[in-house]
Amino acid sequence: MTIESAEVVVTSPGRNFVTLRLTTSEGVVGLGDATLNGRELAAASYLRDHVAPLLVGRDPHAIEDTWQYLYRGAYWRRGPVTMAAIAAVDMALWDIKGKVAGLPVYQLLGGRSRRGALAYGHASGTTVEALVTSIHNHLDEGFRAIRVQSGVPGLGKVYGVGHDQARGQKYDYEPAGRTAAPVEETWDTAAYLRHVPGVFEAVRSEFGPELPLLHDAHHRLTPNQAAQLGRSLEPYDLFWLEDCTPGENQEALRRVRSQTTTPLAIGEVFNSVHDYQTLITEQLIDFVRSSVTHAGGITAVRKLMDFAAIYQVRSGFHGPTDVSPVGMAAALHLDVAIHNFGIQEYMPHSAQTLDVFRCGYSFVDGLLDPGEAPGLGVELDLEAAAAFEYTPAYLPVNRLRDGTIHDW
Ligand code: EZ4
Ligand code: CO
Repeated sequence: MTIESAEVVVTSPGRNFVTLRLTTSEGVVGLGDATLNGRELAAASYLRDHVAPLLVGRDPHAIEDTWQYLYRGAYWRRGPVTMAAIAAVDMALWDIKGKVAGLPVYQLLGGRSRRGALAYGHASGTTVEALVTSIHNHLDEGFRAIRVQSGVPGLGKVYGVGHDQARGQKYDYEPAGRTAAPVEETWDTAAYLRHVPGVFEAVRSEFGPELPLLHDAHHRLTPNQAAQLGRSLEPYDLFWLEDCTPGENQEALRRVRSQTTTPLAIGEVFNSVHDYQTLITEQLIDFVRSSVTHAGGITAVRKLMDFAAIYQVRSGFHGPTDVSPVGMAAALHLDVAIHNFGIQEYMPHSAQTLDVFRCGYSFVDGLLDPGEAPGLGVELDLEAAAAFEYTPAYLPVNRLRDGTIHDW
């Protein structure tokens, strides 16, 4: 059996997705996700122009060899575009291997370690009252763990708060707005640090001590500010504080870690095990936030999690709507197979997206499950995909009150 064709499908059912579709000489189709939010066509070109020609004629079963061939063969290592492209190839090959074996991918990864993957949903509100309603709605939908984001008095739109909730829209399915240039938001760290502890105080008094609560600081704090936030949130027993400092500087978390026992998660913008080396060996974090899509695929993330396991660091894979259903399925197969699973982020895709990607995974009683279909369990409806043309989109940028660009 050889790989006969490698097509790149760019579709935009409400938001953009980049999918690699491999077909073997025996007609087996494998899918991989290479969606890089706001920079989608770079990953599509990397695959179409530089990778697809190399795949045709190769043995689809040689997953490790193909991974190393693309990673070492590029010479220019790592980076989000390269690693998303390699991830797509890797997922598609695992999908094919599962279909040929007649087994879901999690079985090929060692089989099931748990009944399902505990998922957390994104509750938010511009006010505490709206936030409490949003948490109640998520609990009604079956979520058993909740990420809490709220508006900050004096600031307008801030990261993670669905701005159309009042009109019944739960999520911004595409925080990357379809505008000619990024939308600009205003940020004030001092106002944020003053406001957040009170939000958690209100949430704990409404929902009690047991509900797992998470929070995302989206890379906006200095190590000292992050230490201050971690300490001020200790009474509310967070499941984790995510991305408190910028991702580039692993050493920043030494300061945070030494000052607070609030559990720490980082890594959605990382793309390789090397980005975690200090964080894991020095036990500076509790959770790995990579997505399978942005960190080199199932093969690479499996190795990352085995390395993390030695240091009692667990998974909390990134699962926003900008990871396609194919990328989400890949995460779920790892979630149920690895021993050091922690939690899975889950932002349900829009109905339009689910018409294009037919998913075998399910969400029942707070748990996600990849399903029993051979391979990854997701199908791409090419006809439905063709109806949605790529539309340029940009993630917002953030400025301090004086106009200085800050981390979004
Ligand atoms: O902002 O995926 O934890 N989740 C996140 C996401 C990211 C988006 C960026 O494309 O921080 O919502
Ligand atoms: Co995040």
